[in-house]
Amino acid sequence: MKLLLINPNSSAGMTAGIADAARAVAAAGTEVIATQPGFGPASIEGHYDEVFAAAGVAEQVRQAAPLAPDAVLIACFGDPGLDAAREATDAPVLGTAEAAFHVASMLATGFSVVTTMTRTCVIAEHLVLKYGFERRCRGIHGTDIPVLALEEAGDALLAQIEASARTALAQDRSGAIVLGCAGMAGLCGTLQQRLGVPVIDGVAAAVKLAEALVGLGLRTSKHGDYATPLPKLYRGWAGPLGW
Ligand code: 2AL
Repeated sequence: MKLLLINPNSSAGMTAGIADAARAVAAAGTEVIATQPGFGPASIEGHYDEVFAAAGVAEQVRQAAPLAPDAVLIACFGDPGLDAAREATDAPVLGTAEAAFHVASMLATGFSVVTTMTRTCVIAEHLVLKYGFERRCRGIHGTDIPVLALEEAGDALLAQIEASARTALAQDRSGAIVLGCAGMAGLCGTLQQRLGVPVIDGVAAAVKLAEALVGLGLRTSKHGDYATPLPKLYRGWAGPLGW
């Protein structure tokens, strides 16, 4: 199967790191095609960034249509543009946070999220409510690590994330940790080993869930609000993105 992995931020270096993590868990028959928008923020750390990132996801789904991907993965913890992408294709579209919340909920009665900048915690909080996981998510913890600092994550950053996860497990009475940034994907194995609890990277979770959905022959519903967008004029720089 062909899996289109969209890093919604415009940093190609980060795309490469996330793609490596995705390929590490992908089945032998899964081809991961990784891309990022041609415009927008280098990292997504707030609501303003997210607006442009969501448009970038829509742009990438449109551009990749000739490749006919079997599934699409939005590799950012804010899941920017997830609903829009589901309108734009009938392939299954997986969000990083959504996939992580589902998987964590099957491994523990309660989980905690450890994320990047504290200001992004509210974005994760909104997703917890939107997806209906407020009875399973017991806490969201910011580390104030900038997203792009994760590209060179050394021992000090790893120790900081580990310390935040230990605090979360104790304070929240959680049984699992969800990593709140796609850029943390490469740290998942080490953190799980050190913490001794399930640590869920939403990118890896989304890859395996995408393979499952494709294997089951399931597609995104076109009945109702995920129907193809209505054709209309888009003005200005968004002109080519109009349906
Ligand atoms: C993210 C992420 O996964 N990618 C990005 O640019 N920002 N998430 C986050 N919580 O900062």
